Amino acid sequence: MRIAVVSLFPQMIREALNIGVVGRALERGVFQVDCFDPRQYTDDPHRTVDDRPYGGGPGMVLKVEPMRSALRDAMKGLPPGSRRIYLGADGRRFEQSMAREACAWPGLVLIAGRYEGIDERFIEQDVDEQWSIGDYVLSGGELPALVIIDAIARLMPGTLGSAESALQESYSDGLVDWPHYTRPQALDGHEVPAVLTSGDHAAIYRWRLRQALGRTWLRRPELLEQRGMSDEERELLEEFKNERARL
Ligand code: 9D3
Repeated sequence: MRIAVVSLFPQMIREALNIGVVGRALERGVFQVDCFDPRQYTDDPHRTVDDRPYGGGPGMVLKVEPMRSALRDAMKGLPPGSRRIYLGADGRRFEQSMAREACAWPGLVLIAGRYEGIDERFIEQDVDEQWSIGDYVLSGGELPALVIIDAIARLMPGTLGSAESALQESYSDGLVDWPHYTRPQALDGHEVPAVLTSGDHAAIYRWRLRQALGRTWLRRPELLEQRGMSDEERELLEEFKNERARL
């Protein structure tokens, strides 16, 4: 898959992508990311990308022409059928299902805004969709672009090792995680749950699923509603509730 990013801060994108699991996947050619800086598509001496808002008020607005030129160049390097996503605070809230869908697209352009945003005519005429990563105010679309690239890259075959990939689609899908422990077995009187050192793999499986169900019920009840439960899972959740009532 090919991803293009239109951004006034391409170095922010490039440097962040060199790290960790995603950096390794890029090195090995699992996918590609190219950055397009609208400032490189200006022709005036000041390389102007923004201007004052019509109607007055504070802040600056990104001009259409440099954004449009950068986007056109970005699309040239992508296969037909690639989608153009503008990152804006009032867009559709990005979630895992959108990462899974985007993973199957031939290409993707992520367009990051800065300042108060971009001239509305660009959003109307030049992009397919607008996405946000959540209800908090950031300074621009670069961090959202990185969040989205990270989420999509993890789903591409070849990004994760086989052990991590196997974990992705498991019985705990749609639940929050169970608690994790590593050595030492005792830490100032706080011991690792005995079942985890018992060697009884069926008991460990049941304990983890019980914890994941219980924590989802406590912390993210709406996830349990959406997902539903099998009869075995209902039983495990009851065990979790009973155990908790006894504490
Ligand atoms: C304080 C400014 N806001 C007035 C109501 C509007 C506003 C303009 C520009 C809010 C944020 C931004 C910059 N944010 C993004 O470009 C952005 C974003 C975000 O802020 N939160 C979550 N997702 C995204 S995607 C792009």
